[in-house]
Amino acid sequence: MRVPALVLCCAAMASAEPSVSKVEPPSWWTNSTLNPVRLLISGLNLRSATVESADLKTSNVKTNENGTYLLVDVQIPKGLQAGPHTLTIRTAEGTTTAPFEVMEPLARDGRFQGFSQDDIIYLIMPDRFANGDPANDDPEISKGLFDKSKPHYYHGGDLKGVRDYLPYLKGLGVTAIWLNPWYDNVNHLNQKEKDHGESVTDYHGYGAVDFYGVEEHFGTLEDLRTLVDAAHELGIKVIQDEVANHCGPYHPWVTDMPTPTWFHGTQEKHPNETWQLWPLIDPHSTTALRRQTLDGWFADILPDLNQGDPEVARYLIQNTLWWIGVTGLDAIRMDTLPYVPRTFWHEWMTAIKREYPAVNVVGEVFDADPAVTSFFQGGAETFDGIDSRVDAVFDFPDYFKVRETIARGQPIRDLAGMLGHDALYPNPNLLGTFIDNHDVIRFMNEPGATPDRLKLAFTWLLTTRGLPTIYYGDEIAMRGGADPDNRRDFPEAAFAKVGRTEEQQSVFETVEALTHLRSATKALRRGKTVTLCATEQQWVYARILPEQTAVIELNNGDAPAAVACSAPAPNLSTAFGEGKFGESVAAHSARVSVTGGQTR
Ligand SMILES: [Ca+2]
Ligand SMILES: [Ca+2]
Ligand SMILES: [Ca+2]
Repeated sequence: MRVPALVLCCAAMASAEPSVSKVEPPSWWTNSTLNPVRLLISGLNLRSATVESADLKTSNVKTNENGTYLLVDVQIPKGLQAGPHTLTIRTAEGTTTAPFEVMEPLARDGRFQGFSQDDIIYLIMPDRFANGDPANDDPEISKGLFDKSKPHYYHGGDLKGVRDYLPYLKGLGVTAIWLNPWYDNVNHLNQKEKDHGESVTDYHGYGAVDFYGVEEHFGTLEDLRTLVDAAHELGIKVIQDEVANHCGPYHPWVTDMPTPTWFHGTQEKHPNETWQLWPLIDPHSTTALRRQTLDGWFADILPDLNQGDPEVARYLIQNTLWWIGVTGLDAIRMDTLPYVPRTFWHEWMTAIKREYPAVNVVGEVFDADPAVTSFFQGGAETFDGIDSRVDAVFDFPDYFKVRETIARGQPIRDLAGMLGHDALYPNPNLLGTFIDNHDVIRFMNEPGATPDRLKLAFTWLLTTRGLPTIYYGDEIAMRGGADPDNRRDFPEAAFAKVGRTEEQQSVFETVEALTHLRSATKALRRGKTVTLCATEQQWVYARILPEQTAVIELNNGDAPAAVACSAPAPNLSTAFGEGKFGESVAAHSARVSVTGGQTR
């Protein structure tokens, strides 16, 4: 009795011809280090299809049970002319085609540059910075998500707005911009994540439904390319915010997976994220404990991609190479780094370096303990024999200490003490330092914070080792509590001096002076760091090069204080003269002195 049923089923399916709705990636390059490229083709009735092309060699075709996804290797022969190509997809029931473009690589000069400690990064949430194109505020395909009175809705900021204010950033002394994700987000309200019972939008960019798309509220791929070119023209690098751990809850994969193991579990049945990082760094923990952290769905909502599935790993690696290659961008900020196996990062980093040797990556490891954060920086094998090769991680331990000490008034000696853990890191000079970001309350909302304390924090940020990042608006002392209040719109008037309040201008001038001092003073960027003395509320440290020395005296106390260094570094008395230190520094204030060397 079962045989006729089977025949009926297949006869019904057989009537449908194959069709294609999407090709990922839609394009690739001649002379790429990754060849063949593996395409993920979405459509209908693709089961058991074959793929052919006149000029491209195709192989290793796989389709999913539903016939909605097809994976195929496409080899781009040496010497092939760039241009549009067509893949012919055949099943027993019909034939369809898929477009695929072969491109010439972008010229390398002035692109794919990577960051270094010579850079000053500025973090921008594209929706909240500047509205350069009112026409995309409430796009036809995603109407109703724009409302400036609602903190979880789109506010109109876009890529054009960032481009319009590049000269402002240049003037501020910024040399690189990090934009929160520009991936395409869902075109309707996000009903799965609520705030006080209200649905939200994915304006922040961390809910991708298309890893190859640009969110229409922000602009187009062409707008992005124009922005990258314009930034490069001004000597500003571009850092892409990427997410490889998860996708948005409305990604089409969630209800129809390209392979049976695309995610860790399914929407119906999956592990929840434990947020525990310790099992990952603990040589005595178990695989089962680690898997809870590596495989869990964030907040039980965000679908956790399975990088252990070679098809997923390949998809993610190609996605990264595609964004770099198609825009010419310079570096990557990787979200939720610890929640992905470091074996994957090793493979991913190797693929990036092979094609773009200078492009580098700074990863988010949201933890106050340097024993945890240092574990995730590449450059050395850890107990498990893995070197992630990830260039840099953000310096969350110092961030937490800056908030406790400079904002809230606890002893600054604790901040000096935290720097004392640098030996844990393979490369402390490339740590991403910051006093604020899009996930924490603004510095100015800390109890005890004042504009003077903010200036003192900036003095630390721009004179200490590492890769300093300024969160948009901190240069004008923006306020903001917990997410989403910490993502208020940048006040347009404050882009110009004439529109700034006295307080905004005062903080702006300090930040501007410090960024320019850092850029002009090699010792502040590249010098060896030496703590000369650290009392309860005063900290004096030097940045020393053979040809130049900078000395930074921070007074975190409530009264003027004379700082007395009993053990100056050997060459300091020659550089500054005896008795230079010990002068009084005003409360919540700093003095930076530089001697020797060329400033530029
Ligand atoms: Ca807009
Ligand atoms: Ca969208
Ligand atoms: Ca994961």
